[in-house]
Amino acid sequence: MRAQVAIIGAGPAGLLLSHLLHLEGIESIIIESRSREYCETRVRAGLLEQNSVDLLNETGLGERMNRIALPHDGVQFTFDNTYHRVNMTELTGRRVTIYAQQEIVKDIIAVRLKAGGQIHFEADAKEIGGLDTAKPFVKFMHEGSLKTIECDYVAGCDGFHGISRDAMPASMVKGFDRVYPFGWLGMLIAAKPPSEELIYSHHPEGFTLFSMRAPEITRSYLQVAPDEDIKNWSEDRMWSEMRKRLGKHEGLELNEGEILQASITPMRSYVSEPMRYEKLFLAGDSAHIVPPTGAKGMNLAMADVCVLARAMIAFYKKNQTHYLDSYSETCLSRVWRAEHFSWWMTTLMHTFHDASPFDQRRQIAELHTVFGSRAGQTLLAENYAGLPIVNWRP
Ligand code: RFL
Ligand code: PHB
Repeated sequence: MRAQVAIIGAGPAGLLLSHLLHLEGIESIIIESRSREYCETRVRAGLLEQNSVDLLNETGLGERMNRIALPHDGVQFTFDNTYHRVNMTELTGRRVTIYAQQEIVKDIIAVRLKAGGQIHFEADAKEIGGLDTAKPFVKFMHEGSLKTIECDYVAGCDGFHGISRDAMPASMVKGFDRVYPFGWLGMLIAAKPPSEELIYSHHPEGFTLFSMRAPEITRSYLQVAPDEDIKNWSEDRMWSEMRKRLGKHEGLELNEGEILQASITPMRSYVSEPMRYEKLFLAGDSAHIVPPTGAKGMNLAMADVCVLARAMIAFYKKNQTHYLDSYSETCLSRVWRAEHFSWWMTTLMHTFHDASPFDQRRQIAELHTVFGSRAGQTLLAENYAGLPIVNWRP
């Protein structure tokens, strides 16, 4: 097999890259270790920044999103028995949109396949090589045999547990890491959420978030111990924790319903520098992850891919290499700002059970400082609604 670009991973990063390249006549082959059904039903992110929504619309991917997504002008917070609403649209002129990651994945897979794009599912990348030669390759297992794609470039869009990051020589890569002393128990619930907007609640016993997937489907998260076993969480315990941590606030009502799905995710921040080695480019979670409190992971993956598509299009269409050369630096400056915001939202909203009494009071004061001030709310809203992304057309 031969392609201009071999893409490993059919998550939001790999799929969107393949679509943007195709719009400019550059052909790629995607290999994905999981089945199509698995990719299209995996419950993960839900919140899109304004720029991500604009990008999907501008590139012909917005049809279903515009029918079923839920745009939000504001976001709500509770802590210290107080309630605050940040009016994002008024403060920044932008909004966020709830549209599930697996719906975006479904939309792009459909559009790529309709255009004759090649996506090989259940094709597990095993080896990436030739990166410092004119003939890079990816070897993968598919239907019981080892196959090879020869290409000009490899896009490592295979998530945090993929093989791409490790294909870079260890001596040239530095990883920056932070592990948090908690995880999230995520639940999908057949009930109307407590509010039409997201609610982030700080509580002495732990953080909780109420999001949604549809007007009658709640997506909520509870802060739990990082090594918590889901078996310790009966439905009764989930409800009583959600009720306690949300607290009593006028207009916010916890509606019970069937818990359709529940699972625990640990929380971590990680950045790999650089994001490029010779002909290999990392994009999305393969290069960096954030704790989900700032809702940045998928949006960052899409922003990386705009930078990468621009670089590849400038190379193939204009014979320019400067965007390829500046890829890592361009991505990392935005990545680190999102890392900071995600760390800040996480430390601001969660309960650190080993915090000293001084730090506990300091955290409550910080919450009042941020939400009691228009400047504080604006800082939060600007980052939450999302930083600018580059134009993917050079
Ligand atoms: P993905 O989605 O992990 O896709 C990588 C793909 O690569 C495949 N793969 C391989 N394929 C072939 N060969 C191999 N050897 C392979 N190894 C792996 C995998 O099967 C997979 O299909 O990475 P990508 O595309 O970079 O996208 C990143 C996002 O998925 C991630 O950042 C978000 O889900 C993070 N996230 C959120 N992001 C947001 O922007 N907004 C949110 O509201 C938000 N909420 C969340 C989240 C992540 C969460 N969890 C579960 C970690 C909420 C949660 C709970
Ligand atoms: C979600 O809807 O899954 C979601 C929303 C906001 C976050 C994290 C997750 O900060």
